[in-house]
Amino acid sequence: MIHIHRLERYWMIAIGIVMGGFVAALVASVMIYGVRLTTPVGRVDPTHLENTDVATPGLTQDSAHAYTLRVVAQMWQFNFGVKGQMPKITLQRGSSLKIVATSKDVTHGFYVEQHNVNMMLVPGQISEMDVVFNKPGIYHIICHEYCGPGHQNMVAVIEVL
Ligand SMILES: [Cu+2]
Repeated sequence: MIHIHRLERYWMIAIGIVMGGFVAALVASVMIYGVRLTTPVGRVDPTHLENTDVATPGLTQDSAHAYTLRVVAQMWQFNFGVKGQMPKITLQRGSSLKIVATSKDVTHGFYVEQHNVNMMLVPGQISEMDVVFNKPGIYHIICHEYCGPGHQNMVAVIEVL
């Protein structure tokens, strides 16, 4: 029988509790809060986006309350297929939105405030994520991967009525 000092035993128990807490938090985030990693759903040649599905960014309506938003991120804007300094789309409350996005040049980020959308937009990779907007409000989208001197200009808005 190995002798374990009393204090060492306490530390082992404490570490076990902390590790158990981490595992419980991980399981809860997946099972209860629905946290998912973004999965790349396809690959494209970022220098020839014109030949692909993401070539025409914009919002399309798939059914009564379901939309798809195709986004091309580039230095230093999100292209939603709408003109203007700050791209904006408007949805009705309860709408579900499938976001299909890629980058044309460098790695960008795509973060929707107050929602579980946090994607990295890597050139050559198509990222996809579904989100439901249940609360009316103005939700900003920001690039959260530093992408160059105009990085802070990469903002867009989703308005939920
Ligand atoms: Cu950026």
